[in-house]
Amino acid sequence: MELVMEDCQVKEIFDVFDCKGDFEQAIRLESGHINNTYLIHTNGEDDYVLQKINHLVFKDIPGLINNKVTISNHIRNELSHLPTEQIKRKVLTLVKVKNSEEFYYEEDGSYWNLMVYIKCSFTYEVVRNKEIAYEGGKLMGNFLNLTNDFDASTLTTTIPKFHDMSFRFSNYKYAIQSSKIERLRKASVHTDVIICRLKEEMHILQNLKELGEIPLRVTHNDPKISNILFDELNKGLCIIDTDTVMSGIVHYDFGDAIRTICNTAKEDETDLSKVEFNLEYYKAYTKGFLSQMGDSLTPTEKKYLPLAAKTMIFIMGLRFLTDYLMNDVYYKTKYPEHNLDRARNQFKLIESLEKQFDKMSVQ
Ligand code: GN1
Ligand code: MG
Repeated sequence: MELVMEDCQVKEIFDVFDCKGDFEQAIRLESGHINNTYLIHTNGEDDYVLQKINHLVFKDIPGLINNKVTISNHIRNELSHLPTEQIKRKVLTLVKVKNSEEFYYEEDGSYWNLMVYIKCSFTYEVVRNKEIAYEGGKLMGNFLNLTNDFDASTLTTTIPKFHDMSFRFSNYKYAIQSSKIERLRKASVHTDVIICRLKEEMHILQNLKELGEIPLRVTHNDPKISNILFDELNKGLCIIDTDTVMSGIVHYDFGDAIRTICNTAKEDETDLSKVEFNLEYYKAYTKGFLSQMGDSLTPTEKKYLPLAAKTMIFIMGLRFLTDYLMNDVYYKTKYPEHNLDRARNQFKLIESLEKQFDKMSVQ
């Protein structure tokens, strides 16, 4: 791996935070598409996760950190009946900068935050059995349940209109108009068929939200499988990456977790024959989710859960395609057609889901 300037600064940045133990080694983690993340090994009891937050994507980072801290504190409080050692593994602990706040601001405009690494935790890119899908659903439901009584309107909107379908469509429309011909040509199979065909259906949830028929809650907004930590026994531990915790509807989280949990392949798998929507995992995930959330969902929320799965896969496909048309300005990419491949993958997943949609209703 190429060593960039920032990797060399990591020790210096780590040292400004108020933690126990001395820096030993930093390992750059490659999984996120937006921020830069490092696992910091120390000679002390804890290791840490250091994150440089992308300030081009997140415009109010102090607000974002405040969301993270407040939500973690709220969950910690809700779990206060458990032993401290267990709480430490079930909720993120942010570390303060010495005599200051939970973020470090550098003169060049970048922001860093540090969290305690949750020991003996594991993540997946692809789910390989229905027990993991069940645990993922249970943990997602549990997160929403634990934050159910938190007033979502007090959270900072870290990315305005994040899951707003009309906004995503208008960005896409702009991208089509400004795209290079070559990219437009390569994307056209999706622009013509899938996007036009699904446009109306993909606005249903947003319309219901705007009509006030679906309540607003605290939502995570990015609960993809790699943001879900499991323990040694594959039990769900903690949902990480709370950068996009904001006010939203249950469908954002129910659907976005399914997007990756029920995909039989990775988000950027290019062999589309490997990309299928796994109905068995969907059922297991839903069972886990409802075991935590069942009683607090309204009939309308429940009724539209299957559509949430389709909508969240679609919105991500639309965003990847838009970024491809815009010349990859938003997501990190490893090669020129990476975003196009991600979009193709999501649209293939929708095709597979559609064939099974009649079996997805939620009782
Ligand atoms: C981004 O950065 P990361 O990998 O946690 C994106 C999510 C997408 C996801 C797709 C702030 O998340 O919305 O679902 O990629 N986050 C932002 O993998 O745009
Ligand atoms: Mg994220």
